[in-house]
Amino acid sequence: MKQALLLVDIQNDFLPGGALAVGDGDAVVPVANALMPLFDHVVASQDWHPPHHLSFAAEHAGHAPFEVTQLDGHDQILWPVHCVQGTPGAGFASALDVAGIDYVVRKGTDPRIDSYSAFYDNHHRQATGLTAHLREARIDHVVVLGLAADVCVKFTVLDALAEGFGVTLVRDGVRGVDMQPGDTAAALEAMQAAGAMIVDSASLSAAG
Ligand code: VGL
Ligand code: ZN
Repeated sequence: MKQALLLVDIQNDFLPGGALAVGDGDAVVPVANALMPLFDHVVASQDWHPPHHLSFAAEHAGHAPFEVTQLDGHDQILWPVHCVQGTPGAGFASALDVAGIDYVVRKGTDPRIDSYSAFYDNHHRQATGLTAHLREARIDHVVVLGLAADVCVKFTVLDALAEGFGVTLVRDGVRGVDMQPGDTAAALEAMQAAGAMIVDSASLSAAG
């Protein structure tokens, strides 16, 4: 079994003070930094939107962030402008040990389609290349942490399982948006029900 560590969207805009801040989101950074040295292969995803991405509420007259609208016949949550390509908000958290990252996968680059998962866009039309990369590296198990637990982490984990990878979710390495109270708890349950193992980071360090 060859494992990779997969860091989901640990970007400034998802940290306190960012455009789409996740409560306590900066708490995942030390967990990521502590785990990176334990893995031969570390992958990080970046939400990487063009400036007028249609997931932004600002592109929809009369709509505010966190409302839901229809986009190409699908429900779309409208978000504050976030993770615009090349801006500081799209950069990795400044405290993240980026020297430990071996491969970066960017998603959400199509202006019309959102992409919560690091594997596919939300309509499963376009692969990001992450599956091909992991298979090329002979990786069959991913250990996942990052932001946000109930959005991009959840869809990344579900896609990883569907692609045939084993998945371990690091419970203390994730924080959620909780647009509705309980969303994060429900996401953890959904990931576990789909086959993810849920552990604390301490147990990974102890196991070496
Ligand atoms: C995310 C909402 C919009 C995330 C990305 O990384 O969880 N959430 N774009
Ligand atoms: Zn986004």
